[in-house]
Amino acid sequence: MIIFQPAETPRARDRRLVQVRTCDRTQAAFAPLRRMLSHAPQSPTQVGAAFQAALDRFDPHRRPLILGHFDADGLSAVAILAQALQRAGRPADIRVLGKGENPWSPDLRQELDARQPGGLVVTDLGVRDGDILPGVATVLVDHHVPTGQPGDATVISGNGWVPEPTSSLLAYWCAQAVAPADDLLWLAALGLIGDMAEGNLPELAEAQSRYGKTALRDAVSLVNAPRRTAAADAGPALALLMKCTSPKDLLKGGHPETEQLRAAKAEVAAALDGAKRIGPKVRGDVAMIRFASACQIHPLIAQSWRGRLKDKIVLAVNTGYRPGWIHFAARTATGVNLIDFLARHRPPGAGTEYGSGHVQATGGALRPADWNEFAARIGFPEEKVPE
Ligand SMILES: [Mn+2]
Repeated sequence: MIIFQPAETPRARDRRLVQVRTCDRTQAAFAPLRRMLSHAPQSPTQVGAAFQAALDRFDPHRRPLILGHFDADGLSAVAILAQALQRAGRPADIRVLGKGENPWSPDLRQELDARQPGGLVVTDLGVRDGDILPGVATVLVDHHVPTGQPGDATVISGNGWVPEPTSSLLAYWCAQAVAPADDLLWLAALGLIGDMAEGNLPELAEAQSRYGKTALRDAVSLVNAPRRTAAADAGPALALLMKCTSPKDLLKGGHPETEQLRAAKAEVAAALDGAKRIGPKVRGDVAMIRFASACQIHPLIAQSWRGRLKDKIVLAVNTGYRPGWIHFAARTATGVNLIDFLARHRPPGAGTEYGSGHVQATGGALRPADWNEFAARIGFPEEKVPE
C-alpha cells in the first residue's frame, strides 16, 4: 500500500470513503502482520518511550542517519527529528529520498552500506518487508499501511489509529521524548495539513490558533511544490523547515529558498496548464490522457478528469517523468476497485510500485515492454512506446 507514494491525495471526502473501504480490506489481510508488530506502540502515549528505546540501540560513536519522504509530511517529520536529535546531543545526517527511490531498494542498500550510520531513523517511507540495512539499529516512524515485517526495526506506526496521526505528528511525539520540542509544533501541523489528516487532533487545533490557518496552509503548498518539478529537489524546502521558526517566517522571512519554492510552484503550474489541454481517449470503461512531462503532474491530471468522466476509469499517462519508465496515475468515480483492475491486467515485469495505494487512487510505473503489454490488454494497442 505504501509503495506508491502519492502526493496525489484525493480530496478529503473521497479519501475518507476510500480509507474506510481500504481498511476493511487491509485489516483482514494484515491481521497476522499486526500481531507480529504488536510490540510496537499502540497509542500516542507509548510513542516517546518506544522512540527513546530505539535510540538506545544506536551506536553512540557514529552519527545517526535520518531518511525521509520528500512531501510536506515527510520533510516536516525529518525537520522535527533532526532538530530533536541535535538538541539531545546526537546530531544526525539527513538523506531525503526523491523520484522513484525507496529505502528497501538495492541502490539505497548500497549507499547506506557505504555510509555505515550509527542508526537509521526512517520516516514517511512506509513499512515493508525486511531489514533496510542489516546490523544497523533502525526505527521506522510512519503512518502508511504496513506491507511487511521490516526485519529487526522498531516500528512506530500510527496506521489505523483514530484519529490517525501523520508521520510529522508521530515525529513530534518522538521529539518530545528526547528534548524540548514545543516550538516544533508548527512542523507537525504542516504534515497533518499536507496529508489531509482528519479527526479531532488537538495538536493541529493548537498550531492553527498559534500560527494561523492561512499561513500554515500556504506554507504547505510551497513546501509541497518542489517534489513535483523536473528536478524534484527538496533541498530548499527542507532548509526552510530547519531554519524557520514559524510558517510566517517561511513565507515572508526574506529567505532565498522561499523564492525557489515559488519558482517550483510556477514550473508545476505551467506543466499542468499544458497537459490540461490534452483530451482523453475513451475506449470501453477506460479513458486515457497521455502526455510527456518531467513534472509529477499525472496524479493531478487524473484527479481533474475523474469528476468529469464519472463513469470511466481514468488513466493519466506520463511518458516523460522518468527516463526509461512510463508512469501513470489511475482514478475513478465509478466505485470500481482499481487495485483489482490493475491486478487483472498486470504485465509480467510489473514491480511493487504497480497497482498499490488505494482502491480508487492508485497508479504505477512500467518499463516500455511492460507498458506496451498493459496498454494492449486494456484496449489501447496503438499507445505503444519504443522498446
Ligand atoms: Mn505522510
